[in-house]
Amino acid sequence: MSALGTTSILAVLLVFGFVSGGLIDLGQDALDAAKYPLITGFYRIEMHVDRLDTQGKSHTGLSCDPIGGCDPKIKAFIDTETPNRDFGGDSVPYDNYIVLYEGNDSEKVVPIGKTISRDICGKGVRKVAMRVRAMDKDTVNDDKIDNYKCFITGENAPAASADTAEWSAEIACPGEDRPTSKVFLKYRWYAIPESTCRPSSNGKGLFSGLLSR
Ligand SMILES: *[C@@H]1O[C@H](CO)[C@@H](O)[C@H](O)[C@H]1NC(C)=O
Ligand SMILES: [Ca+2]
Repeated sequence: MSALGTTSILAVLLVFGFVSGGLIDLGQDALDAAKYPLITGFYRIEMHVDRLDTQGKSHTGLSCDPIGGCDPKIKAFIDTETPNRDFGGDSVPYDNYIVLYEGNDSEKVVPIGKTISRDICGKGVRKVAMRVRAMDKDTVNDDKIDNYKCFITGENAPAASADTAEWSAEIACPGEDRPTSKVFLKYRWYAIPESTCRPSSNGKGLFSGLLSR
């Protein structure tokens, strides 16, 4: 095949992958389908975010600010629909995350202590992504501290009810850019009556993936 032919096929693959959320992501979805059982029914997931160790640095490894600690804004989302996709519009638009913490001149380990929840209402899931995003607020441009993503899978089946649901062990979930920065969280999930299930979506717009970073 000519070099031009190869290049155009690559270009088509790249465009296809970009629009559909990524060929790599689709490959991971297929691997998950072989590995993790499908959980179907009505469930509530609770995610408790205890603290974030920023080490006082942004994702570049440099201090958040020349003087004082980071000014973190920390938010989270339980992604039941696109666990393998990249952060941003490909998965969950950042505006849809729930803000857990906002502060100025923080310690390196930021205390959070918040729990959020999300329901699965009759859709099958194999894997759920607990997503956390931390930004350092600045006067001009906010800087990313990091994105953190850890998974719940059907290997660890949900409890039969809230009464019997136990919390997972604490998970030290590493930053994508700087794995030594970690958010400490735990989760539990359990069956709920269909009548109390609150359906929701990631809120991903039709074209939001096109603008993701
Ligand atoms: C952080 O500082 C900014 C700018 O001085 C201020 O507007 C904001 O209210 C402060 N936030 C908190 C949580 O103290
Ligand atoms: Ca700052």
